[in-house]
Amino acid sequence: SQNSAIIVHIMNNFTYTLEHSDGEARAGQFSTPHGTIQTPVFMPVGTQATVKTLDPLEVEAIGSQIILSNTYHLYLRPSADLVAEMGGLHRFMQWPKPILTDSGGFQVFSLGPHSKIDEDGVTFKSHIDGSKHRFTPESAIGIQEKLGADIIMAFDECAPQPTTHAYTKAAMERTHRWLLRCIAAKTRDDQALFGIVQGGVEADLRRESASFIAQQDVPGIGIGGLSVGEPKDQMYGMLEETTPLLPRNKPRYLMGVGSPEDLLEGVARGVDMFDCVLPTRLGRNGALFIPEGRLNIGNAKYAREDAPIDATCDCSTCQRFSRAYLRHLFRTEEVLGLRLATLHNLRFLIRLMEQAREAILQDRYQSFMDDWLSRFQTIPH
Ligand code: PRF
Ligand code: ZN
Repeated sequence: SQNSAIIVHIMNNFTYTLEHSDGEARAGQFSTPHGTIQTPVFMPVGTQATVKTLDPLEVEAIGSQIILSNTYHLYLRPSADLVAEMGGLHRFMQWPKPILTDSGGFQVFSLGPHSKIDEDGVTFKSHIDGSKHRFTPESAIGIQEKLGADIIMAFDECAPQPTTHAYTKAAMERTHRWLLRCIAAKTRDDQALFGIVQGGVEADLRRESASFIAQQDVPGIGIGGLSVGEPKDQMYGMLEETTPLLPRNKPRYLMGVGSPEDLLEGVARGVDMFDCVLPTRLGRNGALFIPEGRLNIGNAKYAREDAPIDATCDCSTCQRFSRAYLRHLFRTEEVLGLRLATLHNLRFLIRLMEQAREAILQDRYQSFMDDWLSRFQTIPH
């Protein structure tokens, strides 16, 4: 049947295989020089070449297949040249599996309100010391080549929301021109450059951008400009405008999206890859994912609770420690609390994507998702 037809795209060292689809939901594999990623996948974020609080051995032990890092941060500190001198990002941080780096444009705008954009690139001030810097499509590719990730992202402009249709269109068109410059600037064939769809919350622009990016000779496609403050239903609507126009034989990566419900709704609309700081950031704030929603470990009602955070979770935190102990660690501001919470939240999202993949392969994704969402309350309690 068409659902189980194996569809493959090969480019240099990268092969995407669409193994099975169930409605729009897809189970696939993406092979890179540092290993094969089974999709759908959640990618933990290691902005500063570290998934905060964890040893990479622990990141691997919870089933992480690929992590994300940031061009913007590593360019400022310790610099791309230093990382290259130390043998590249994999060796520097002792993470042997695939790495994806974001291109820097989005971080320039979210961290520096004083950035200025023109046709050639972006001038910005460092959030660390206020020093002046400039990124262009060419320099963003050059930096990512020095860092040495397996997947690198095109230099794009994510239009701030809310904005006008005219500005969203201008930013999208510039993003398209910049993609062509990124493709021309790239010199390494052991890195996969993903183009990025923009177009804000404008259906016509989303379709135009998806069609443009779909025509380019890139091995994968990012979907940017979403989850920047718009209502969830609007984001889901924009995904429905975008993914049907993308090639079936390339992975789709929804950038910066990572709540459990958004992962499931994204997979239902044809997304294969996700990243977000949410599980690690929430974990460090004592907010823990459980099948019923979010648990706030500081709450007095857990003071004497011997049960694990989540009895259905297979992570080492849930195998060994009680809610009472976790609450004690947070109240005393012990570092171990941050680590145990981070481990659990990451494992929760990684396992959610493992379960989604199984459900897709067994043609029961919609019922899996409906069942899962009916239990999960997005309102923190
Ligand atoms: N572009 C890039 N990185 C991103 C985004 C984007 O639009 C987003 C938007 N959710 C997160 N990270 N390059
Ligand atoms: Zn757990």
